[in-house]
Amino acid sequence: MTPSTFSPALPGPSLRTGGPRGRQALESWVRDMRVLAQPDRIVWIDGSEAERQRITDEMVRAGSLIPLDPELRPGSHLARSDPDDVARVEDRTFICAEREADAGPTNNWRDPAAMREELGARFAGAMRGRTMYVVPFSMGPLGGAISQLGVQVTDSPYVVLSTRIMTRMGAAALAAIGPDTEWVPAAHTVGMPLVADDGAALPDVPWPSNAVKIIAHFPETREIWSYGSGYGGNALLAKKCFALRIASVMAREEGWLAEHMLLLRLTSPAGRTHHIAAAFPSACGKTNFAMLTPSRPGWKVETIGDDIAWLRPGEDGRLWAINPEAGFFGVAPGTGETTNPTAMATMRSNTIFTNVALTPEGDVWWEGRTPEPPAELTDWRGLPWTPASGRPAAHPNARFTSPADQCPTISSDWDTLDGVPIDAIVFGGRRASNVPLVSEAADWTDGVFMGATIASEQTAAAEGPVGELRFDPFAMLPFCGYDMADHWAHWLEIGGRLGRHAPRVFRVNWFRKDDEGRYVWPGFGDNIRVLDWIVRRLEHEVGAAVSPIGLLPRRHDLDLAGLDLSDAAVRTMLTLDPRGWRSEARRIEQHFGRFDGNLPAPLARRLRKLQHDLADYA
Ligand code: OXD
Ligand code: MN
Repeated sequence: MTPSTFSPALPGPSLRTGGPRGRQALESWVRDMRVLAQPDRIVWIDGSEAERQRITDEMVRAGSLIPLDPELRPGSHLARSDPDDVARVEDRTFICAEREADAGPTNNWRDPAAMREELGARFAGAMRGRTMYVVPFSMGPLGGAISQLGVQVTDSPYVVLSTRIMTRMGAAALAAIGPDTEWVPAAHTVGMPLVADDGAALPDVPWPSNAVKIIAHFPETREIWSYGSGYGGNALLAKKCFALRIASVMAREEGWLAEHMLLLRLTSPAGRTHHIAAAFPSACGKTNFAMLTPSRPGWKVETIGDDIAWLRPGEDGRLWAINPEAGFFGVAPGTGETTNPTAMATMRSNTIFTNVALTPEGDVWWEGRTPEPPAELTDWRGLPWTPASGRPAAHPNARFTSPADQCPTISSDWDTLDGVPIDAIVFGGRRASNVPLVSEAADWTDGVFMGATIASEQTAAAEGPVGELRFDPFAMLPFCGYDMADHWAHWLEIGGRLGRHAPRVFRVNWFRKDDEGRYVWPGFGDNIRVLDWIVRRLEHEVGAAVSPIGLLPRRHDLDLAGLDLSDAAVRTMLTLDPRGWRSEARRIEQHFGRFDGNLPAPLARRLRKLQHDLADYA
């Protein structure tokens, strides 16, 4: 049998778009999955507290969750993954569009029929000896204007408990699937059955997974299939697989946007309120930005989302955004009382920690949590650790999974049905050189150009060479479910629809370094100084210098009071280095060259203008 009830009967390429609809289709899919994966039992997840307790107890008994001290970290647990299953596997992530061109040059494409065959073989018997959980969930508040429903089947109780935090999961989501309601099917197995083909029992381990991993998306039929990993975006299929890769395809067809963006509400000392959506590549401080504690008096930041935004033109002509998630799956290392006290308070209780270190008192620790490490720890692999061990105590991609409503700065509007109207869009990356602290796009097309040309030094959030600079357009490189150049065209079209109501667009870089390799900008709470300039731009209260790469603040435009910044540092952050930018423009030309004839003409024109303006810029 093939691993889908929906597609094998498809008559040919591209004849069908849209996922399954209704309860009957759900029941027959679950039946088919049972026949294929052969679990011992099926549990329909209702999302109740009693269910959470039962699954947690089972995992603790199995050694898959370690309870933390009930006083220090109430209701919280530690999971340790297999050392080979610690991050998203981008090279094993596939977009199986009917036509290869529809996946575009930045995605791994696989022929859908061939992939179905491979998945069919891999999933066959993969859940033997295990429980198959059926997990209905809603992305966005139930009944919201662009909320979507999904159902994940999984043999990982860790995924069930994490999905309970990250989405609106359970009976209410199931009840929302009416006779004709579309829902996204997401099939997941860790790929480690407990019964061999010959019937012999196989041993279980605390973190089951498989050396072979496949994360496959079928955009036409809106299906997700994930095999072999239990970690993060590979396994919590509601997140990157659904809310970004599949949702970006839906959004393109239906005229909205699914983006890798945080959302926040900012109130200025004058009491004016603005909403900001900001795209940064993975592990570039989106959670810190979404929970920013302003270093300047009078400002208030309220958190709406830290990772994903769904945006749509509203009836008033403006762009409205929701956070489709219900929790935070944040990077732990680097998070501490000084850098992000709000995140620390959010994860005070009811949190699943993964791959962090354990203290002798039963609390958690990671690099950056406190200035000095404790004298003794158990590291993320379960081995004794001291500061002399010479290796990190927590994995660099260790995570906390906490409910959004535990965040002290959560906005009262974070889960409203319509979301919030966006005033400004911010693009950022981790750039040691070239990209200034902040600049504003001259217009929407220039803003799309900024988004399309984000480059960033790679982090531990994905497997691959950490530190290497790569283009990560719209911070969506690993997450766009269709051709990236079509994504840019879609943005240009949405801008055309928004017209004068379109948000203004900015680019920021907190990560600029000086010649000695030291960060120039203090970042964190001081990023409010950049937001201050952005807000005063929105309010037409401050000027800017025109440059080939956008509108730049002059030194006196920024509130730098009380910062210990040398003149050279300020110059580095605020001025354009023409030589550096001429080579940046050459890199952009190569980057755009990957998209052949599909590059939208306005972006090609924008690049030519950049090259022209830089040619005689002294
Ligand atoms: C994430 C990521 O987990 O981007 O948010 O990797
Ligand atoms: Mn992310």
